[in-house]
Amino acid sequence: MAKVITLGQFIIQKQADFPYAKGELSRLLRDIGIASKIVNREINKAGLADIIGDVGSINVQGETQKILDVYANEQFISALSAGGECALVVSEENEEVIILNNDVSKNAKYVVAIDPLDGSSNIDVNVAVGTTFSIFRRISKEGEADIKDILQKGTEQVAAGYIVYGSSTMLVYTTGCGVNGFTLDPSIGEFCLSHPNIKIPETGTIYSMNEGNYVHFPEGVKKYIKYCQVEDAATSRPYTSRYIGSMVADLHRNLIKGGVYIYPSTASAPNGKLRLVYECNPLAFIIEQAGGRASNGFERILDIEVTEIHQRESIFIGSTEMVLKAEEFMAEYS
Ligand code: AHM
Ligand code: MG
Repeated sequence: MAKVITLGQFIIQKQADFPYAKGELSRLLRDIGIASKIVNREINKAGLADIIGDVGSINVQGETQKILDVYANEQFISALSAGGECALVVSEENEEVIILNNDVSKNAKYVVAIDPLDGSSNIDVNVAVGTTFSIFRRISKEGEADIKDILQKGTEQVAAGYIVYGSSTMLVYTTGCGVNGFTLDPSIGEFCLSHPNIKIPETGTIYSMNEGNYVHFPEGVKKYIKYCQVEDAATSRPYTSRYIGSMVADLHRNLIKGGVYIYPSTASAPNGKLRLVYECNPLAFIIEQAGGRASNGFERILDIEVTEIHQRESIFIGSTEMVLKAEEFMAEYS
């Protein structure tokens, strides 16, 4: 029988590769893993218990908060606070940064940005949702952390990952040495290594975007969509269109099968919809570590200056050849 490696064991093994590491990052990843299992348990009850639907409040993005958005946010923040390895959290659900200033957290080395429940509008209809997280070493040396600690470019991330709550639940993360995926085995309550050293195919046949917004897309994206739809045996076109509407799930599929995901600017959202700090950056880090590419159509996502915690950015992400092709159309027509 094949040996099972749990997320906890894997993290400890990896830490041994860095003899001077003190285990703080390992513990932080463990805390995120624990919170995600609690969130997963609640998501699995959606429909049974009284946990689907809206809270009745609007978050900082002007979006209606779901009961599970609020629940997931509380779980991740309390796990990070109790774990003591994180000094500050930025969350999609909170307008301001959350400074963790209890005795153990205030001198912690790391700061974390999360989208606790991405794609939550899909919850009510039993479609996959996700969590994204991005971890930085703080810049300030001691005492309470502040906003500058999290306003760092994506290139400075020390770790990032996502959890996809799909037909099975998976946690995928990188610390900058490749990408590994773990599937939650519900019978033992552990994430187990199922996808070691994930590499995204150089190219693919899937394009993912909300084509309902076609009329509002930049000319380069419109032309790229038409390119995807033209018949050409040499490049296996026409490509297949797949759009779940949960970025993590769309991205996870494209990571495994090859493909491109695009959320461009539109007339009403000149910088696109997705948030740089806790959606684009962690996913860009993962995809680059898997051998793919992520840009805003012109510039590498990880190089973009971060000035606001809820800053939005357009994103073109996935298999390198497909992203490069879309960028060619952007350069020519947009
Ligand atoms: P959310 O963070 O409020 O859930 O919004 C992000 C989600 C992404 O997961 C998804 O890809 C996108 O919004 C879908 O947006 P649209 O409905 O405009 O296509
Ligand atoms: Mg989101």
